[in-house]
Amino acid sequence: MKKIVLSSLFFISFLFSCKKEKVLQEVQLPDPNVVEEIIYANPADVKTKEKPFEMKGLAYQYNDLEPYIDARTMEIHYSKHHLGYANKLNTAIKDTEFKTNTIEEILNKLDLNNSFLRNNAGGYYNHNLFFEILSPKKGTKPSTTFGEAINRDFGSFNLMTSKLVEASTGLFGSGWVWLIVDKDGKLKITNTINQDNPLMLNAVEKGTPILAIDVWEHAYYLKYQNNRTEYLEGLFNIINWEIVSKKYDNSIAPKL
Ligand code: MN3
Repeated sequence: MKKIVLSSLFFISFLFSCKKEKVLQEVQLPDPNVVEEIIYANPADVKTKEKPFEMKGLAYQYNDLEPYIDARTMEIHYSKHHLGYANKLNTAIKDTEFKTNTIEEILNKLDLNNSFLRNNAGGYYNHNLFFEILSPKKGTKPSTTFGEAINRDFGSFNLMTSKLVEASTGLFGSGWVWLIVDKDGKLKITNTINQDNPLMLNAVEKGTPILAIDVWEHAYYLKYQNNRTEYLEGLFNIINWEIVSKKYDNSIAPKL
């Protein structure tokens, strides 16, 4: 009798385990033909709390620069970091002599001991230029005049990009890499720490920035972790050299 009870128990538990398995088998697998649509936020919805300095918007969506910069990094960078600099810059100049100045005028004369203004004015200007020169458009090339200047001052386009990589890996900590046009019209590569830039009074190399590369880890960490060189190599695919060419032309145009 005991034997029968025991074997019935085994039989019942066997039935349960089968049932369990059946339930597991019934879990539906995602249909590979249905592509899950991801809704990204819109950069045009990002606004500063106050004026005069506003968000300039982006000429592309957050996911347009993939795979070189992922959508999440772009969204955090633009709608959190950049917006933060813009809002704090407006706070920093409120009721001061700077309130009617352009951002370039502010950067040219600000007191470097005023770190709140220094960091946020720099952050605002630097990110505007960085986001402006990026684009999903493939295969853009420098204009003839800009291309000639690159060959004259660096030897070749590839030598220039390898110098940009060198300037990024040579920078300890967070900062920026720049392509600038100096007062004699010469192209130069330089780097700056934190949110400083070549328009500030402390710049080692002063000049008009025509290309800005953000080498803070927040610009690339999610995709590239600490690999700054790989990030720059990816970035070269999405730099719009037509926009940089226009900036070069404007910087050497005679001032009226
Ligand atoms: Mn940044």
